[in-house]
Amino acid sequence: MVLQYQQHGTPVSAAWYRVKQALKIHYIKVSINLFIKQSNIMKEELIKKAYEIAKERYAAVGIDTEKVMETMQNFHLSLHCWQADDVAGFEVQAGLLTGGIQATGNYPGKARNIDELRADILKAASYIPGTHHLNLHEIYGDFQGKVVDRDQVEPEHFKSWIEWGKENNMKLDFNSTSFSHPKSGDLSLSNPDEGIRNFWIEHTKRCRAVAEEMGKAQGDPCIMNLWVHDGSKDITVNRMKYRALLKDSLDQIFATEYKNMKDCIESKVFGIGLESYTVGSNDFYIGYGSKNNKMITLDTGHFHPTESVADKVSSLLLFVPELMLHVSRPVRWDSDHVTIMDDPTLELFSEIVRCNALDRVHYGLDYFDASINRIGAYVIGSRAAQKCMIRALLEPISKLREYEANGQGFQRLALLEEAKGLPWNAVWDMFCLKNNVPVGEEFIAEVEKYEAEVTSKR
Ligand code: RNT
Ligand code: ZN
Repeated sequence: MVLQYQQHGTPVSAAWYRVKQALKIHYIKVSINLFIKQSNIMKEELIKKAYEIAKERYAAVGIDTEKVMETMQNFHLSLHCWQADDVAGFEVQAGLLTGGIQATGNYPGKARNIDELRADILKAASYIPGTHHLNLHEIYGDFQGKVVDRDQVEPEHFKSWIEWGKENNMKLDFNSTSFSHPKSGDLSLSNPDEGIRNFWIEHTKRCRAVAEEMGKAQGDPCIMNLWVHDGSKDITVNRMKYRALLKDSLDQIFATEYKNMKDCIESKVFGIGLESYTVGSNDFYIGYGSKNNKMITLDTGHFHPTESVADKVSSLLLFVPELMLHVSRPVRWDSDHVTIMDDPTLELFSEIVRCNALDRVHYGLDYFDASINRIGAYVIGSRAAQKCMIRALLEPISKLREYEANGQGFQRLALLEEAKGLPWNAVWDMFCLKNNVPVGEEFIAEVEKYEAEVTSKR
């Protein structure tokens, strides 16, 4: 049977009909693209206009927005690899997450292997303006399907990461991993059992060697964080004993000097199941760090709820060489919620700028929310940290300091208040536009697309 195609009631050949249909579809596609292009141009125009107005407004209070954007371009975050897979890692022998930390939620689509994790990180990074580092934990090594115990880790297990970092213009930072292991228990580097303590000393020494290789390969020091969960659920009558052991372990670990890596040490108030005592407390590490010239890591979730982390910056920087941040959002406790542009984070970044210490601080993120889209979580937290920084850089600090020097308290407070309403967002949008990443909430649809096409199929 010959099929009859009709056009305006007149029979036409099948071939001609198909050509016409194809042309129609092509025409519609071209028109849609043109429309999108035109509205993009309009949007760009608006962003530029808003920026020009903001630029003038800021110039009036002594701020050069062009310079601020330049500084932002050199402001690198260290993206924590562990948001992509709820701190699971790639050990063949991997057990459950332990060490007093928890990723709550079971949102579908977490990265299940090294390729998925790499793809997710790159996807997230494509929505974050600027260039950034990647912060790896030891359990994220490329173990090639082999059981490699923690005291056996070698730089070769991170060879593919080093290459990947180079290819993708992402420098690497590193962390030893004392949790999620049969020997983790409640005490690792402070364990009175010499066998267990030596195991963790060996692990941490080897991690420093890995970090050294990373730093050498990337021509920029790799920052290695040391956090151990050691503590006690209930009252201990041996506070001094465990701390003395931890001190001795650190002395042994740091005995080797390296040129291409830098050590930082992270304290904490308490962990889940370790509520009564933390061996590596804030006082412990500040003492150790200032005596031994080690960087201090400030995790914004690791202090008492009303304690200001921002206020620590100026004190610490007078006694330790540099700081590492773990920017997080504690909700009632060290819950590791996604970073947002909240008052504590704004204050922290302001303090760094006010201390003129931008290049003495390393900006790591540390949260793990398993209840929402994980790529989205990276993008929200990273952009929030960047917004805090751009706002800090846009503060009319000279004028404020002038008022303070003159004892003009009313004027200082008035300008501080007015500065909150200055059009920082127009500068931020311009920064995103310049970096060719989505402006404003545009990234929501992009993350949704990746979810529909990739992560929801896992
Ligand atoms: C735990 C510490 C630590 C970890 C990561 C995974 O409370 O913040 O930094 O979050 O090492
Ligand atoms: Zn941390």
